[in-house]
Amino acid sequence: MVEKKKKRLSKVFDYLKHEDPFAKGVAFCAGCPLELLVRFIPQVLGNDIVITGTPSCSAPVLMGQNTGSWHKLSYYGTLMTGAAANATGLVRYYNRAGIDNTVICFNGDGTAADIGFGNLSGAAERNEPFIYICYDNEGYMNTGIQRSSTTPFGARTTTTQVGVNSRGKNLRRKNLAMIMAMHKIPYAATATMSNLEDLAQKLLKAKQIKEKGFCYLHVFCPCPTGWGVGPDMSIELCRKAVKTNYFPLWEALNGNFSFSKQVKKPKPVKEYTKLIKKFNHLSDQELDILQKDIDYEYSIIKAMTKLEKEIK
Ligand SMILES: Cc1ncc(C[n+]2csc(CCOP(=O)(O)OP(=O)(O)O)c2C)c(N)n1
Ligand code: SF4
Ligand SMILES: [Mg+2]
Repeated sequence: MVEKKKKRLSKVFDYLKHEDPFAKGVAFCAGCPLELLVRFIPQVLGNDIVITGTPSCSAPVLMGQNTGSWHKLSYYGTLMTGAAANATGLVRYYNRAGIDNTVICFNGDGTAADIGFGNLSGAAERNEPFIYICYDNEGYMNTGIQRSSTTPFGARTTTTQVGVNSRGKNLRRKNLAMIMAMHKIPYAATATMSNLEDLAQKLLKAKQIKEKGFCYLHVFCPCPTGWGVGPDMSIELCRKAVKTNYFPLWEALNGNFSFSKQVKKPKPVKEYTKLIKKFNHLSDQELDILQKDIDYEYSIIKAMTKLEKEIK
């Protein structure tokens, strides 16, 4: 068992070919998987990446604090309303200047799905050659855990409270990854930190494919502080999200959909929700609504993977 685990880990380490450009300690909450994500990306892709992003939980670490920097990469901070437009300008400048690098527009779900969605969609339609990564912690975490359009049905946030008049969010989540794939971009994919080899492969694919145009990665990224779980739970939640089909891993390469990992016998979603405080008020009936939404989203992806075979 231990040997098997070691072997699995060594495969992940094979992808870490570059220096970790971050300081040994950074300013995320304890156990926040964002730290693993931001350290992982440059170690896989190389340090010749330029990151641009918006106010969020990632910004203090990526932008630096006071006069200090937490890393050695180039980073441009931008407004939530114009992240993808900003990245477009950067890429065009680097192309004009003959500088060969990879621009990554790195944002939370609040920017990607809501406040900066218009220009994200515009950049995808124009097929701008950069990588857009949305890390999805299902809410506006940095400003106090408000709900976003990717917050799932039933979840407790500070703007969808649980009390006499409210039972958490009463709307279903937006499937942003699918919406982006429907822009017919060269590459769209989902990923998470329990499946690091898969994440590394998708990052490398995006780096290669972005020469042809827009690449979108949607990374499921639990927030221990905002969701009410211990700092040791993040990766377990990623794993459970995949095993229950709450967050299926798939990719769409030139419009051809495939599962990166198809779960043979998916567990009911309550195996995942029972671990998280933001769901602990849900009745069986409410869990059923959430389960139906998960099944609905999954059936769409499944149908898309079948379509791919028909096209071939
Ligand atoms: C146009 C605009 N509206 C609101 C804010 C305030 N604001 C700063 S960070 C933040 C939360 C962003 O949420 P998300 O993008 O999901 O990132 P997270 O904090 O979850 O990492 C908000 C609303 C802002 N900076 N700009
Ligand atoms: S609030 Fe959540 S997403 Fe933000 S740093 Fe803390 S754990 Fe991470
Ligand atoms: Mg967020």
